[in-house]
Amino acid sequence: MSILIAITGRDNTKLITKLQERLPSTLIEQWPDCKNVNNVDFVLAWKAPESMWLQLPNLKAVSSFGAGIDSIDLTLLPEHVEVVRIVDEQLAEDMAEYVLTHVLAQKLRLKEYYIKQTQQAWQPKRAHNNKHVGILGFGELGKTCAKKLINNGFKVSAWARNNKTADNVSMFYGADGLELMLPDIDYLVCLLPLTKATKGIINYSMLAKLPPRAVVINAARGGHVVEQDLLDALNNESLRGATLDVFEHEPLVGSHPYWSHPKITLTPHCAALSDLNSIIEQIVKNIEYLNQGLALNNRVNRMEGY
Ligand code: NDP
Ligand code: OXD
Repeated sequence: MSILIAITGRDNTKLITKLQERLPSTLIEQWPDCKNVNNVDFVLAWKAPESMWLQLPNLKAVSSFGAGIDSIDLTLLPEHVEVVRIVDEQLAEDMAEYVLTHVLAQKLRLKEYYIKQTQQAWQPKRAHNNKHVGILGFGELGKTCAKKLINNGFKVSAWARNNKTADNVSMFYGADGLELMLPDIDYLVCLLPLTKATKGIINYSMLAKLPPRAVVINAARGGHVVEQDLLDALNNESLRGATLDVFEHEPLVGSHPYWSHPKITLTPHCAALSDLNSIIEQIVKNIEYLNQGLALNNRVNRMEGY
C-alpha cells in the first residue's frame, strides 16, 4: 500500500516529514510524483486535481485535509471508496471563539468605529441591544458555537437537516423551520457544509426573510452566499452588516467589492485552522483501521455530501 498526498496551494514538507515519522514503513508520495498509482489505497486530499481521481485503480479511502469535504468531487470516486474528514475539538473551540468575537464586534459597532477612526470622527453610539443568534448547521462546529454564545448571554436558535433537541437552543429543521426561524434573528451564522442542497442558500429569498437589523456571519464556505444578493441587501439597507471568512474564489481578488465595503468585515479563511499534529494523529489512526479492515473514524455520508 502507499499513501498519496494531494493537497494543493500549500507547502506539504512538514506534513510529509511528520507523517513519515509516524509511519516509517509506509510509502508516502506527493501528487503528481507517484511512482506506482496501482499501489495507492489512501489519499489525503485538499483541492486535488480532478484528473488524479481517475488514475488510482486501487483506491480504498480518501481523507479530507480539513473538516469540509466539498473540495473532493465525490462523483469521481467509485462507490466503495470511503471518505473521511477531520473532526477536532480544538478546531470547534476556535470556530466558537471566532463566531462569538464577530457577533460581539457587530453588536458593539466596531467596524463603524474603525471607519470613524480614519476620519478622526468622535461619534459615540450605544451598542446594539440585539441578542438572538441563528446558526445554520448544528454539527460539530454549530453545537460548540451555540454553547459558547449561550454562556455569553446570547439567545440561540439553530437549523439542521434532521429534527433534534438541544439544551437551551430552539431547534428548527427543514424548509418550513427555516422560514419560522429567520424573521426573529439578529445574527445569522452559517456553519453548514457546502452540498448541492446548501449551495447559494444565503440568497435574495433568505435575506428578505431576515429583519433589516440582522447581520450575516459566514464562516462555512463562500459558495453558500450569492454574492450580488448579499451586496444588494447591504446596499439597500435590508441587512445591517456581514462578516465573511470564506469566499467563492480564494484568495479574494483585489478588485472584489467586498474589500472596501463599509458594512463588510472580512477575514482570510482563518476562522478555525486545523492543527497539523491533530490531523496527523487522525490520519494515522484511519490508516491503521484501513489496514486492519476496521470501520474508519469520521466517515461522511457520500449520498448527503457531508
Ligand atoms: P457537520 O457535518 O458536523 O455538521 C453539519 C451540519 O449542517 C449538521 O447539523 C447538518 O444537519 C447540517 N446540514 C447539512 N445539510 C443541511 C441542509 N440541507 N439543511 C439544513 N441543515 C443541513 O459539519 P461541521 O460542523 O464539522 O462543519 C461545517 C462546515 O464548516 C464544514 O463543512 C466546512 O465547510 C466549514 N469549516 C470552515 C472553517 C473555516 O475556517 N472557515 C473551518 C472548518 C470547517 P444534521 O445534523 O441534521 O445532519
Ligand atoms: C476546513 C477549513 O474545512 O479549514 O477545515 O475550511
